[in-house]
Amino acid sequence: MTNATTHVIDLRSDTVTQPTPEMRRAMAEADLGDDVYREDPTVNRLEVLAAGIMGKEAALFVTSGSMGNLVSGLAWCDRGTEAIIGAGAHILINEMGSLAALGGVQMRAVPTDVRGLPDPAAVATAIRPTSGFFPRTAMVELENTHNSAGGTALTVEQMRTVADVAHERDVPVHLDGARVFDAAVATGVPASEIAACVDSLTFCLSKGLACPVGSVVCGTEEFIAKARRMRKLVGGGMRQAGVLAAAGIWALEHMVDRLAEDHANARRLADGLRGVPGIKVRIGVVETNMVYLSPAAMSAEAFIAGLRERGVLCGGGYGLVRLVTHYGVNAEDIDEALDVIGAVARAG
Ligand code: TLP
Repeated sequence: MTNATTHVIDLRSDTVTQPTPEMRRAMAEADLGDDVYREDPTVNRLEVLAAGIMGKEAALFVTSGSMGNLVSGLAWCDRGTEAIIGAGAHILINEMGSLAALGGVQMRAVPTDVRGLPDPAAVATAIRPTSGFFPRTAMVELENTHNSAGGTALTVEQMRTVADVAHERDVPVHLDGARVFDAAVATGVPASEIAACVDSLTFCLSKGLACPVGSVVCGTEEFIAKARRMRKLVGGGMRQAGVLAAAGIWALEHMVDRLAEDHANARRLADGLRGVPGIKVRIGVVETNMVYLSPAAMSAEAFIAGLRERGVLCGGGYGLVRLVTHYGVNAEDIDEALDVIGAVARAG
């Protein structure tokens, strides 16, 4: 940052969102109890609400998306089994290999299309026949929206092409739906329709929905009972967690529809970037709240550092730059960011 008074536009992630004033009020006023005893009325209310929205029997409040995916994986997969996951999935790249490290589960990557949908034929081939040699295939995983593919929103039909292959062979499907509401808004279906394709899902409250902490796992009563045990196993049992769950309830009731604004701002950003020389918008089709780009004349690291100096924060890795829109940035901020990006690109 050039100085402390610079207006910072933070496009690193939608995880940087701050709770709204109403959300803070709901948190302060929440009725509380000990959730490990299942006595926190606000957590119980969030879990009933989330299960209802997703059309599932039950739900479980967890600390993070990573924990949601981990306890789901632990609930489906015994040690020595195998999980089939699209190459590029968050669970494979960005979650510390937790399912392998803590669950003894072999994570097997299969190719995907450019939008992050695993190839159904590759999934069919990867599902192991019963044998005295092979690990049992215990889970297939999908991700929607797909982060590393560009925040792409897979349609219900596309998800079904993979889920059907798994279900034909009695393999359950877990969805990493960290941003499933973005997918729902972008594809114009209720989140429950997306959830209906899969046996379990995790969704995050702490991303575009602007909660400070929290994710929710949804599935059958039986699955959630198992996931609850796994949550305790990994130290994720929480006590007066209603303080956090209250934010989640408020977010589910007020923050979902406005995700369309984030998508419009991402499109505004991508459209503006197309006119900037020296910038290649890597993902031409910006479907939700993410824009990936690569600078032509300098490294992504130098580009990110140049933006940071001028008060625009963005994420990066693997030679790419990622910009994410969210509740904390508006169209004016996007235009300001475009000016800064243009200046940094020209300077390079
Ligand atoms: N993603 C974060 C980083 O880890 C990359 C981000 O800024 O996008 N699934 C998906 C698809 C995610 O994008 C993330 C977070 C998670 C799971 C994990 O959620 P948390 O951070 O709550 O553990």
